[in-house]
Amino acid sequence: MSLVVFPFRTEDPKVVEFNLRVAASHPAVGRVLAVGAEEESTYQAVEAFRSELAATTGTPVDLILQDRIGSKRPGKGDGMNTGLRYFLNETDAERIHFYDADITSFGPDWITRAESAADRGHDVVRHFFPRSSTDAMITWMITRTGFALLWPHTELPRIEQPLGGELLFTRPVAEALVADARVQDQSDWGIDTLYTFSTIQAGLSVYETYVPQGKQHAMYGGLTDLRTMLVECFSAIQSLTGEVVGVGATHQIEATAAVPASITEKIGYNLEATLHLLGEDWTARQAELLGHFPTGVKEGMLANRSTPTFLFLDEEAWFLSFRTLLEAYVPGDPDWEAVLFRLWVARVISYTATRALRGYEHSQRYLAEMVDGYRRRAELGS
Ligand code: GDX
Ligand code: MN
Repeated sequence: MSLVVFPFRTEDPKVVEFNLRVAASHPAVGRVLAVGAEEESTYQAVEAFRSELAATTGTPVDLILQDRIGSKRPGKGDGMNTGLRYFLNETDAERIHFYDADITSFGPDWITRAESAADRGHDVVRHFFPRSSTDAMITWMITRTGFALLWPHTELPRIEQPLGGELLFTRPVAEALVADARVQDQSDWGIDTLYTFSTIQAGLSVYETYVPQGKQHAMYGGLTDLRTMLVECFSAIQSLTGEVVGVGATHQIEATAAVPASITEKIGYNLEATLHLLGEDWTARQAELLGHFPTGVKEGMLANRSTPTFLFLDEEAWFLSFRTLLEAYVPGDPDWEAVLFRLWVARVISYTATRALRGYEHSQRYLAEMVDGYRRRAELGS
């Protein structure tokens, strides 16, 4: 039997109810758990519908508040780690699944896919999805780039969606994650990075299962909404610098299928709302911190104080900038956060203008080749 966990903050209660019902109705699922961030309106709504849901599906549906476990911002990491502990301490289920509560394309097949990969003996199952060409910009530009630079010889840079929140772990994997102090400390958006890193470092068998209909979920406006996530995901990678990862993990990726037009034609963010971020809120110290970067990057970024410029932040400039960030970035320093954020915005707009504009196929190929090029270069130590 499996436990399905939904971490949630404020979401549409109708969507949450639908997803909890899908899980509770699945034959492989023995218990469902919703982990709330705080006692707000969504939490009250789940409290109100959960007994009826349990009665009609015959599956217990529990609701708890997340514990304070880590030392970073109390966020999704505390929520997921609370779910792991509940799984080990309060249930005798063999497997735990995590799904985001805000998915509007969720269905029983998501659970079935993960269960059947676990039946075939995999320790970890990760769902991956087709993403629009301007989506997943933290995944590509931060996490996959960071994994390629730091651990080029391992499976880490080859994980399709290292930040994905849709996962299955067997019980021994959950035990290892709860015993891993680095993972338990990562209470913020860095949790996905830590789960990915820790399971590959532990040499487990990881299977990525493809969900062809994609993950439809609550959308952001401009790239500002992603700022906290960006900062926390970068800091998580940087904190792992120096860790040694062997090549013991096995990793299989399910074949993909034709991508629906709803994804190939989707625009991931509002370009106009994002462009002006390049020129806003500069401080003298931020300009000074750019002194750490190669001259072209420094000059290009400084020019944004008067007019938006971003084409200089190409693949090569991003490689060099990322190396600088790994060495010099100071976590928690607001000026460094602003520098990181603005560099990433410029990189994303540069990619959008030169690659995403050429279409879905081209941009997907480009991004995969970019990461692979970084990986090969890091492997050669150049
Ligand atoms: N318990 C708890 N506590 N749940 C939270 C918290 C928190 O502090 N913050 C967010 N959540 C829930 C949220 O309600 C949703 O169910 C899930 O966590 C994901 O949050 P959402 O705001 O929908 O994140 P987003 O931007 O959709 O990102 C998700 O997908 C990314 C990706 O796949 O690229 C999220 O799972 C990221 O971790 C992941 O990187
Ligand atoms: Mn979401």
